[in-house]
Amino acid sequence: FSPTDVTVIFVLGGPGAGKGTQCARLVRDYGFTHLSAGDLLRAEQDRPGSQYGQLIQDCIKNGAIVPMEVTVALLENAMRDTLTAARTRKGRFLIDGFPRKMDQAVKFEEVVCPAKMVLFYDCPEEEMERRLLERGKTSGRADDNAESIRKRFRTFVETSMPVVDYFEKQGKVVKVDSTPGPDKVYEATRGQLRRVFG
Ligand code: UP5
Ligand code: MG
Repeated sequence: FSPTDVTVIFVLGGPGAGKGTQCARLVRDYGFTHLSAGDLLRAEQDRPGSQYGQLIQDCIKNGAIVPMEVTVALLENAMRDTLTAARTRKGRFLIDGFPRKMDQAVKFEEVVCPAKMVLFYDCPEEEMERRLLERGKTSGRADDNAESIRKRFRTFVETSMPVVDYFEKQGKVVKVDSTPGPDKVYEATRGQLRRVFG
């Protein structure tokens, strides 16, 4: 597909900031296609015959970033599959939880396309931790436990925030406080999208 035919919004924020929750609402109201890098990695981990299963499992449990080649390829394939299935060349994508390391950001913009904007959900760690521990009671996610959460926070601060700063310098970041409940956060999100897209 051609970079001029696709619109990409990166949706970033710490672990448990509410990226997935807000993306689901944006899909419902704006017809975006939602691609969560974490979901794609978990699906690849469980795919029989995947040569990356063990690697992905280890990274996720330790809150470490999977080597970018794997994630960029999964995203590119998912975008291509979406367009093929819809028999179209044009698409609007919310890319959730990616890029979270500088090398991924540079690679994606080089081989796929630059993002139109970056939605950044900002939430204090105590609130994110409370949400993740609560979800961990039923989620079955291997990284929703106190030890993994601590490692995820560390990776976010050290490795992923520099990516947000990089896009900030390009004037692409729209920041939304995601501390309040989901309805309030969504209201703020819609306000920001109206500002950018009119
Ligand atoms: N909740 C949501 N919004 C709320 C609100 N406003 N008020 C109160 N509660 C709210 O929400 C989390 C929980 O909070 C839910 O129970 C929700 O109901 C509640 P969710 O919307 O799921 O938040 P989200 O930000 O999507 O949290 P998630 O846990 O998915 O974030 P992560 O960024 O940690 O997880 P992700 O799946 O993106 O990545 C997992 C791992 O994959 C990474 O740690 C890494 O190891 C690997 N990875 C890579 O290696 N490379 C990548 O590019 C991407 C991931
Ligand atoms: Mg998520």
